[in-house]
Amino acid sequence: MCTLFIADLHLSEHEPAITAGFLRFLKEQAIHAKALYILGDFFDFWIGDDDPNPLHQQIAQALMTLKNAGVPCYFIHGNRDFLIGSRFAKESGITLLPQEKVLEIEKHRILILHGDTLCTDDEAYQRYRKKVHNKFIQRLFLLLPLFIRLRIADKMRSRSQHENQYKSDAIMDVNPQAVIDTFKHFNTEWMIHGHTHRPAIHTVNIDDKIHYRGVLGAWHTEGSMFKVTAEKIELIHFPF
Ligand code: LP5
Ligand code: MN
Repeated sequence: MCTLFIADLHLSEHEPAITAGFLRFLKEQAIHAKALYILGDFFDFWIGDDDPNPLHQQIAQALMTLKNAGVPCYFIHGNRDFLIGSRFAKESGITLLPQEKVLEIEKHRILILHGDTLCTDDEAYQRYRKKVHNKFIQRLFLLLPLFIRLRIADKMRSRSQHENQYKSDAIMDVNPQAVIDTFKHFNTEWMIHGHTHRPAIHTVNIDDKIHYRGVLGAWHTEGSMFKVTAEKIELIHFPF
């Protein structure tokens, strides 16, 4: 039996191939798993559980079908979908997790997280993150009519895309010290995250002990997942 991890699908009605790829992944792979973990940026953006977008209902139903087949799904928010709340969780049967969670799977101790909190060199992003994670600001935002929330999200998306052109690759990657501090804080041998869209398994030497940082790929043209079994932890890419 395996446990599967995915992130950064950026599901949207404008990318039907990714949705189809995800639905196929559920039917052909996740269905055989012990559990599925989604590590954020599952949707391209999320402006509230009351958004009547039919894609959201379709995905909720598919996740509920998975749950009813005996495969629980756990979710960590990303920087695009941090507003996913209890209503969507109920409709889809997913369990919302805190931003960092340590799992004990077979003999492995694995920290899971979205990955944006490790990008500490991106100071503009970290300042922005602090604001949009403020519960009071979130509550105010959710009180706005949907069309205004959509307009604000559009503005944020285009400003983010514009600013990212001028940020170096290094700034938008994880900070090595933040990775070491996080490993030490959670005392795990492994971490798995997404966000940077740079799929790899990195080794990190801390006090003469090897640690592993697994990075999931974004689902642009193929699927990306980590598969954890008693024997091994693998990064796997597969066609939609
Ligand atoms: O996601 P990605 O990879 O493109 O970029 C991220 C960081 N950008 C973001 C912004 C999101 O993409 C925007 C999504 C909005 C959806 C939710 C709306 C809900 C709003 C709720 C309010 C309570 O996360 C980007 C990082 C990059 O990852 C790599 O790590 O660099 O960070 C930025 O671009 C941040 C900018 O530097 C500054 C923020 C710009 C937004 C300013 C707000 C303007 C508001 C206008 C209101 C009228
Ligand atoms: Mn992200």
